[in-house]
Amino acid sequence: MPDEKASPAPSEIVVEPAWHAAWLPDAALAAVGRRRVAVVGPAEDDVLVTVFREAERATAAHGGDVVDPDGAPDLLLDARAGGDGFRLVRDGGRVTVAAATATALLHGWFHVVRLGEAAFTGPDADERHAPAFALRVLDHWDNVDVHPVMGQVERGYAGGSIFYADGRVRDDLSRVTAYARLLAATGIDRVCINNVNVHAREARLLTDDLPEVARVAAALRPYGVRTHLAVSFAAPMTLGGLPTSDPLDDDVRAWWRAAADQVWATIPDFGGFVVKADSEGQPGPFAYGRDHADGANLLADAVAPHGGVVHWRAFVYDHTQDWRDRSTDRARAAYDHFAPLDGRFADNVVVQVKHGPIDFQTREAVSPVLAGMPATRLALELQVTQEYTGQQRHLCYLAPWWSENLGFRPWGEGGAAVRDVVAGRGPGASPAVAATGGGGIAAVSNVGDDVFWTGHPLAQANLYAFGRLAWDPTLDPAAVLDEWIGLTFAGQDGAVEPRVREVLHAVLDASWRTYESYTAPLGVGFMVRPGHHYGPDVDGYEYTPWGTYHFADRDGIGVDRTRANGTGFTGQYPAPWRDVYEDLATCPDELLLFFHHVPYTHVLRSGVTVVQHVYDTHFAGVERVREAIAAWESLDGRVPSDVDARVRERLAEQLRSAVEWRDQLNTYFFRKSGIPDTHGRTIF
Ligand code: GCW
Repeated sequence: MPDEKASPAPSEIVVEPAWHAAWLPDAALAAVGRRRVAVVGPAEDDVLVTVFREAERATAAHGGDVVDPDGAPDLLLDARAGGDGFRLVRDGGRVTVAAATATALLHGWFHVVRLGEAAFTGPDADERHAPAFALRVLDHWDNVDVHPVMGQVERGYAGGSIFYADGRVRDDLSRVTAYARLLAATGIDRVCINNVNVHAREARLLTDDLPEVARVAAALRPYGVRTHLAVSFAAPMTLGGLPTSDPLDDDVRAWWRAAADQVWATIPDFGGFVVKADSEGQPGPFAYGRDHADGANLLADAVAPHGGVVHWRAFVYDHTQDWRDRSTDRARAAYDHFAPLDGRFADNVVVQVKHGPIDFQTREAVSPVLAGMPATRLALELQVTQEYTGQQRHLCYLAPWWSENLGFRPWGEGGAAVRDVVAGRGPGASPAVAATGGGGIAAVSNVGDDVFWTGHPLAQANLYAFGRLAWDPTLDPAAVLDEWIGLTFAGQDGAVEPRVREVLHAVLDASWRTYESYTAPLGVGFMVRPGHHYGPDVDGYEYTPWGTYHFADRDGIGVDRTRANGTGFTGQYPAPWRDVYEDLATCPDELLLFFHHVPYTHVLRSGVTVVQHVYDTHFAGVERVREAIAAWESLDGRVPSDVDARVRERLAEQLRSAVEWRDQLNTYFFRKSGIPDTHGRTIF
């Protein structure tokens, strides 16, 4: 066992798993696997045992060895150092990774795996690596039961849940451990295992089924991943039989405290609760005339003695609007509800804010809430699952989009970026926010029990990239993709064929912009089929209660969110953006229809009219998809046949769907405006 004197333990029998190896095929371990590796640290630590087993697995596959620390190892992994993250020292080709905790050491191990040969052959170095965000969470919208409308995984496009089957936690959780391994290789260390829409069955995970949750936690723990639960604000009534869930009621407070005590008694390293309250029908504090700070602090108080965190979502809006009412603007809702509460949230509350003010669209402005609550720990919430971005049937590498959001500077050039705000370093950050390192980052996972984990095998890149950006939000998305390709498509010698690398970049690097080009234009959003949100339906939401309108008429389209004539949403931003967005002349093209209602003949900053832009981008988008197909087909046997077959099937559907988007959108704009395409292409 790994100890001050490490010595190899007998290998376990390795059964070929029934799922794809994703970015950790044994081939990706070639460089480390050829070396002599030593592990030292506290033998009783589960995660240290994992590091040891990882070293053993890699060396068994590639001819290296696990040796004693004094046996001249090429790679020494040492969990006895101090500080955050891990330290990597390379000295004449000998590498030492040192960390204070076994989990940080495990992250260091995977860092070396990622570097491959370069880890050993690079110049001498002494580097410190620490995550930018203390909290890096993946949220699963998994139900225990199969929901009649939403299925088992709400907005899941990769099969059923990896956690639950047959109405309970799976007996065999080996896949959950394999998932934790993939996450650890990216640096993710927290997972919320159930849907934020907490139905009756799932609510019981908090109480009756806690031993089952403990089994999931035990399956995640060896890879240093901590478990969180989404809980229902009404739990004191539905589970506890109390007459109220009023956050200021003493019995309610006592109920939550007792519930939390029980959770931590069962799972000592439990992470905390995630709450969707007063949102899309979920219960919340509004029923008692209380606000979201009252609600969040109730739970914060219950988990505080255990060092727990409450992720309280800011996704609060009126989903029973009347389309005739032009004064209500869904984009305003989160800021209107939450910004006035700044400073009232307890130190262990993280307000979790969707990146855009509406709802995970392909393009929307960055949420002004992120710039409006300096005295609150804020987390940025992203969606890895591709609800509005092609549902893992379309290629859509989202890291460039996330990177734009993380790098957005709400106070303009030279000011702090969103990634600074959620790290507790925004302007005016309160001492508590700065001291806790902010609220970090969270995202909705795209994983299910599909053999490829993510339905589309290439959608794995999104999960990988989220983890890497959560560790270092300044990474270049193309470089992250390159890492993912290098690991996932490694040949036996650990190297990737150049043509494979080239084609994967060709089909993925710009795939988000391609997707944008044939779907809803210029930031207007939605235009998807109601309910399942796949495929085009320009007026699908136009007269519904959901508050997602585009207001197209015969003359023009877009939502007037200006202070001058519209909903005033632009006023929620600090300068300079409040003015940049307000003014038609300075508003960026890609967000034009998010902020303004303009005639179809309005000339964009790019020089073409709005309607011509729609035609041009929609024709071009379909061509990009055809090019992606041709590029992929040129690989011809260079990728494993199961991956190849699945990707081809998805590409065929992407093309079919892109053509449908193009034709419906072009025809809609043509019929509304009566303006023909200047290039005379076919519009139906
Ligand atoms: O995007 C919407 C989804 C809902 C989801 C909700 C949310 C879990 O359509 O399915 O509910 O967002 O984020 O809470």
